[in-house]
Amino acid sequence: MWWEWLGVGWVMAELEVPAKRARNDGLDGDVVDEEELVPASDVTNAASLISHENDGVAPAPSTARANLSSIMPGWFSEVSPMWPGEAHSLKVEKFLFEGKSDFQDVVVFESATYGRVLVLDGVIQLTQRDECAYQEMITHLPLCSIANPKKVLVIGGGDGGVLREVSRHISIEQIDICEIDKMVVDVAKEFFPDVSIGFDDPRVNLHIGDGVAFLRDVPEGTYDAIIVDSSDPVGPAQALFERPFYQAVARALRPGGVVCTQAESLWLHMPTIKEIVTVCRHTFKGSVNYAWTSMPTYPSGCIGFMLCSTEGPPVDFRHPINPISQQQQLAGEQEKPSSRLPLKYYNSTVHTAAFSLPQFAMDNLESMLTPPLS
Ligand code: JFQ
Repeated sequence: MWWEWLGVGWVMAELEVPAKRARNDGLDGDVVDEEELVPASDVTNAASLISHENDGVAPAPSTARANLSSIMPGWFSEVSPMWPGEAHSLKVEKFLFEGKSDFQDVVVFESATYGRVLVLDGVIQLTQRDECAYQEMITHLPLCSIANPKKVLVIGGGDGGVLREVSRHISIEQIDICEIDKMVVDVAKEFFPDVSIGFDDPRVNLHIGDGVAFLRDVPEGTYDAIIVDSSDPVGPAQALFERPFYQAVARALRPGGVVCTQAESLWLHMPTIKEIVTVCRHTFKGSVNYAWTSMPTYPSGCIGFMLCSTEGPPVDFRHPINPISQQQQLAGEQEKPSSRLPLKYYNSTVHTAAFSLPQFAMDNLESMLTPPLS
């Protein structure tokens, strides 16, 4: 079933699609056989419509096909209460995987124009065409802002894309990652080899578990940088947007260490962003900054990042001191895995530009950011 707004309230619509039982044990048995793949346009929409009470809130959809648009058959539409009244759509060529982990629905489909798409609980996490923008920015904005990062922790990021980017930095000796959902890792390895290549780096240590619990056990001051590559603050990632989590991050960073978290859209989530900035101002006594990037397949076409540093050697995020060009050159010389793939989005000019905020965002955030923008 899925939920649709029909002008009078949310209605529950049931699809008749070939049933495929999802299991909880990773990939085994969950990959839909090639012969069973159904061209999305053949999937019948709205076999029946059942009126539902008008509560104005769409519950999270429960399967991939739940997001098939009944207005445009064969299109995936990203519907969520986090961006009410709009839904970005992609034309589906084929569903490649549908599974249900202990934490979320996991779906992969081949789109007509953005390559393969990874969807968790009905929300697009990455597409082959534009993942570079998000993964490169969330990684290099923090890592190019400090000299000689050595120990890095990634929370979330089970697709491996952030690891791929972290591994370009040759100064780094240890890359820990804590991802809650093993199915995301398995699916990425199966369907997104250019992204999951990040796991191939020998410096990477994968922990499957809860990021908050992982941080609790980390000795104080362990990391130079922590990157929080989470999904939206509903479902398994909710705790990653709350004060105790930020406090645990600050504790795990060395003095002058940096954190970069995905921080939603300036166009859609200003109240949430202000809350995050407020919490960060209390927690991080170095600097607190907001940057953003264009990202065609995320809601509103952009995504933001919180960049903060702990008390200690000052960090000027807006002026990178550890340029990636230098890293690439050295990585190339040393034949590290990262040298295989060139950067597609990030460069030093884009880095500095990412901290320029449109006027409405300045009006909302400027007084809370440190150092001040102007
Ligand atoms: C992919 N490595 C992480 N991050 C995905 N609404 C989020 C996906 C959902 C978006 C916000 C970013």
